[in-house]
Amino acid sequence: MSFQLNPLPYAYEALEPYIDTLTMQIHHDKHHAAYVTNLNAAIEKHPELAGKSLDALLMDLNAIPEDIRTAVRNHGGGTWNHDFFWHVMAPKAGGEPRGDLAKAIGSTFSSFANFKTEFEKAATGRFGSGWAWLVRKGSGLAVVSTANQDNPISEGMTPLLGVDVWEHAYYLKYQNRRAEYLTNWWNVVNWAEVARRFSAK
Ligand code: MN3
Repeated sequence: MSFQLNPLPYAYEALEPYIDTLTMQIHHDKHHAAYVTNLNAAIEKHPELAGKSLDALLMDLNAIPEDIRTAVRNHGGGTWNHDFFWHVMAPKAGGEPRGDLAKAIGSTFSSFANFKTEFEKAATGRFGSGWAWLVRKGSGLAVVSTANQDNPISEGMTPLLGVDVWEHAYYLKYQNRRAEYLTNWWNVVNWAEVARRFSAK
């Protein structure tokens, strides 16, 4: 079975006013959809890969036949990253993490405020297109950023939270103001989902 474009887990307008409706429509229906289409086109060339999970493909890119490796890296990454992104955001969300996740963030970054600063630094410091992530790395937490649609699972890390800093994620509303997008984005972070992923180990 080929990979599917999963629907958004909420309405296009659900993240207003922080993420505008038109951006969500184009981002999901055009950008995310294109990654899925292009991933499937690549996999079709190698039927032996059919049935492998996207996680399995991205965790071992060197095992992908060379003629489609870049396509799987880019479009498989784009598919994975956007499915993830829609779920680590939610309407009426934001605030601060709780429980064990809050404790882990506090002990790794000394405070939630400092974590946000580190995360925003990774996101604004990513030159060009990419992502910033909170990941599980070994037994601890780390903030990292990746270029293009690269995913930390290809480097043995487990994403817990991620933000898309491609211009298509914010340009219609924020134009070149990536930092302002990020400031507003905290209002839609779905900490319950991040905590669920954190406790899943
Ligand atoms: Mn995107």
